[in-house]
Amino acid sequence: NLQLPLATMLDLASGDMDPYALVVERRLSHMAEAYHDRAAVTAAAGEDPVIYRAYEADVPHEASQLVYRMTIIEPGRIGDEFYMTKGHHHVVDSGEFYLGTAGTGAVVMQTRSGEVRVEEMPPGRAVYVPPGWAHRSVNVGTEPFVFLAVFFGNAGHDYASIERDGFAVRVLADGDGYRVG
Ligand code: S6P
Ligand code: ZN
Repeated sequence: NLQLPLATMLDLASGDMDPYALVVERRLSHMAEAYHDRAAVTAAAGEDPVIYRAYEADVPHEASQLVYRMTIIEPGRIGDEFYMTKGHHHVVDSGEFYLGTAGTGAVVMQTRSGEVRVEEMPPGRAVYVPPGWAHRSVNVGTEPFVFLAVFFGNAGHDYASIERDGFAVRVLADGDGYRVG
C-alpha cells in the first residue's frame, strides 16, 4: 500500500497553508525563560502574546519522509530581544532546509561545542542547517517573518538542551536594526 502523493498550497507571503495542520503555537508563557530581560517578560506576561505559529502538511513523521512546515514569527520584542522560536536540536542529527519567504529574519545556529553562525533569511534566501547544528529563528523586522522548513520525518525535536543552556548569542535591537550580542 503505497502512500498517495500530496499537494499543498503555500502562501509564501502570509505563511498560510492549505490543507494544513497547526502544529505549533507558542506564546510568551511557553518560553518565558528564553528571554533575558526578566522585567520585560513580567511586563508582557499579562497579555501573553502569541510569538509564533507553524503549519505543517500531512506527512508522517517517519524515516524516509520529508516533512514541510511554514513558520510565522510575529514582529515584536521582549525588552531589546526580538521575538524568536524556542530553538532545538534534532534528536536524530540530520540536515534541514530553510527558505525565507516574507519579512526580515535570521536563523541562529549553534553546535554542541558552542560554535555559532547567524544567517539572514530574506525572501528567496535558502539556508542549509547541517546535521549537529541547533537552530533558532528570529524576526528582526516590523512585519511577520515567514519561512519554509523541510526536515526528515524521523528527525525528532530536542528542546530540553536549549531550554537548559540557551544559545550563546542573543539577537538584540540596535537602532533600526539588530546586533548579535
Ligand atoms: C522544524 C523546523 C521549524 C521549527 C519552527 C518552530 O525542524 O526547525 O519548522 O519547528 O520554526 O520552532 P521550534 O524551535 O519551536 O520548533
Ligand atoms: Zn529543526
